[in-house]
Amino acid sequence: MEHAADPSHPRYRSLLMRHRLEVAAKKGMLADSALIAHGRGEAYDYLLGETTIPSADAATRIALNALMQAEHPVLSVNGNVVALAGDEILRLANKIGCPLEVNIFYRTPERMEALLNDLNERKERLGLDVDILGAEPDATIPGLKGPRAKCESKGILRADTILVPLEDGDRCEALVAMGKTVIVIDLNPLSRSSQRGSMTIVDELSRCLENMLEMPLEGLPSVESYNHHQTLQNALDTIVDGMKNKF
Ligand code: PTJ
Repeated sequence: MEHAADPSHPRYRSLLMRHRLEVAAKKGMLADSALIAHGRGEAYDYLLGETTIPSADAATRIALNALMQAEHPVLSVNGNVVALAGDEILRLANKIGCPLEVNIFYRTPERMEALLNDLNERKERLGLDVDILGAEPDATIPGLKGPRAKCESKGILRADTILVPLEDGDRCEALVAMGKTVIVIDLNPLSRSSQRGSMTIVDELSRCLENMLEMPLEGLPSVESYNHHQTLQNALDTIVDGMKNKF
């Protein structure tokens, strides 16, 4: 069993995600601020009702279509993503037929090694044929300073469409400035990433990835049907409406 809590516990999923972060922290995979970022996400998830709201479901379907139609799609992963949904992001890369690239904000050689090892172990256990990039950066993302700008030319640099879950606003903005379609997954519709991305899915990461994995590839809505401002406004409206007449 992955976690000692009973799956029938009303907070089981939340406890499981926290447990995954604790395990990843012990393996040296996480940034020091990873738990702060997670706590912020949890707060927004409460406000959204801990469910995939209709506008997020629509954005997820459009984003999946954008990834499928892209010439060079890439899934960018950081410490929190690998910890919370390492298996799911690998399975999504397999479904799309694209590489994963480890690209972290707080980049150290030790963290990069821990994350790449974890992903490679998962890939072997799942028996998937997915390229895991990030170990040999030979390019930089223009507009970002320091080690966090490092990336691979056959991955993030040449990507035309890139999924960046739980990302920081600067990287998101820099990738958009490179002309890429940047798909953000972020529970906070007010975050800079949510605002700056080309498409934003306001949903919990692991829930969103599970949805993407279940979605059939036929009949997905067109990329042109995406409305960024409406998607973010719908998420905010859900939060505000959910608070009215609560007690
Ligand atoms: O591994 P690194 O070095 O790349 O660092 C990763 C973190 C997440 C620590 C770093 O990118 C960071 O500090 O991120 P922020 O600026 O705190 O932004 C994270 C965003 O993700 C926030 O807007 C949170 O609301 C949101 N978030 C947190 N957990 C989840 C989430 N969104 C979706 N699903 C979650 N589980």
